[in-house]
Amino acid sequence: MGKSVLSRIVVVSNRVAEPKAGKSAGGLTVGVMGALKQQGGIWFGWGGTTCTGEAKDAELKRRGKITFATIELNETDFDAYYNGFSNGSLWPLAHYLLGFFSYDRSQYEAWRRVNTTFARKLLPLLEPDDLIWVHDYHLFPLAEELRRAGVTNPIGFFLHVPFPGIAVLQALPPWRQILQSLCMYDVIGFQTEQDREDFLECLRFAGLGGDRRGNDSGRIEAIQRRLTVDVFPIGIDVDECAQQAQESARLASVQRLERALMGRPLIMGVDRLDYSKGLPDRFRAFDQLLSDYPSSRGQLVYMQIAPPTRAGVRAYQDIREELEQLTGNINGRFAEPEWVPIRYLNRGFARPTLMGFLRLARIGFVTPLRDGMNLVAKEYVAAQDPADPGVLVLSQLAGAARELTSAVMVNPYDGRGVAEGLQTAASMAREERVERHTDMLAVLRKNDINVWRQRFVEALENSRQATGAGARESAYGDR
Ligand code: ADQ
Repeated sequence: MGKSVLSRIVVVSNRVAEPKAGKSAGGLTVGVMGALKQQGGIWFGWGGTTCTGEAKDAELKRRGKITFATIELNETDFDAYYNGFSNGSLWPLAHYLLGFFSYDRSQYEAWRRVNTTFARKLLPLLEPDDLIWVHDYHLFPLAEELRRAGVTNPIGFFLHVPFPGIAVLQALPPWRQILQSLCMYDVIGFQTEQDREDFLECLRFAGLGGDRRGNDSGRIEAIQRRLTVDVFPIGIDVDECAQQAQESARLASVQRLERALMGRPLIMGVDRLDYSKGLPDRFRAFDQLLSDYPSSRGQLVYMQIAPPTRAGVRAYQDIREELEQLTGNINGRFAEPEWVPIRYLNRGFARPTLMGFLRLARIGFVTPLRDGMNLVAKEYVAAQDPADPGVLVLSQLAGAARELTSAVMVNPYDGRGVAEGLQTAASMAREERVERHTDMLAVLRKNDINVWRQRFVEALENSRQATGAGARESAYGDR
């Protein structure tokens, strides 16, 4: 690379999650913390509190080489930005769920204002050599705002959710502005090849460019800018998951669950309580299994862990009620004095406990209607005992299905098909389970969380060389 000193990384995400001692974190936190620990830098974002009036400057907390920089957001704008445009418009659109989609121009305007605030509060913290790495759909226009303020550093964007096809994207009135904003990044990363293709197709449809440059398929040109558009499937820390899962066998909560199962096979789902995760369809598919395969009654136990999220959005309250009703209905119809088919837990668990539960499960039940990646699918595989692993039943509409091709693949909308998938998994011989698990574990190792961030940071660093971005004589070169 010709540089002796690694550039600082500036990570920007909607929410800053400073890892707590003794607790391990999810994929995003592990990935970005890895980059920050190695290269030093800042993690900038919303700190979790709102204010009236103007937001104050970022509050800085230094922890070794890492600075956590958090801001407050105006309470009215926050609701419209987060619950409104981000999670009421962009989230359903990205998951192809137009029935949940709504649009309100004033929410879009608040979303833009919050992005302006992010840029304004970040600006004084930037240095000319920094690499800026922005995460997720809440912050689509951040590069545009930063460029407007004179920032010439390399700015990358990683999208954790799917990118919708043009026919769906067009439902969003400001779809063209959003595409234009995205072209102000130097690197745009997607979870799957499909997402990248959809994005390029959208650019071409909008007449913004999107054609490949030269032999390097990742390099494109759009609105007279050169950018890298590539696929960076997010991974997990495989060894940490495996180790936690193994050690967690000793935890009292895991042992209690094992005793309560009394040797019955466990089917397990772990999701945020989100309509994109396909939980009602999943519950109905389990109902179908009990109806179609009487031998499963009194035998299989399905435990679903689903802590509520985004309580400020109506659709999230509705799904909670729907699942409570479905659980009552299924348990009421099938339960026996010594067996209850569904255990539905509306709460979160510490990660080690979760890994211990996943290891106990004979079937990992992951059937989102659409998902950028789905880390639970990967965690389930990593948590298994390689000598006697369980089986992953996976939605073909999750990004993870592109990599975990040895899972039992199902279409989450096809209840009968999902029930068949569960039955196949429940009766699978050990030899086949081991074979499938070995294949999937190899994929997880090849593309783990470190590979994900190293590839992204490298692409960002290369973009500096390719475009001359981040020249020292930038807008604030002599600060
Ligand atoms: P999410 O939609 O949140 O992420 P997912 O990928 O499954 O979905 O990640 C959830 C994380 O939270 C996992 O690490 C999981 O273990 C943890 N988790 C979930 N429920 C929990 C519980 N009850 N208790 C404790 N931990 C829990 C978004 C995209 C995904 C993409 C990720 C990362 O929607 O498609 O895979 O970002 O890019």
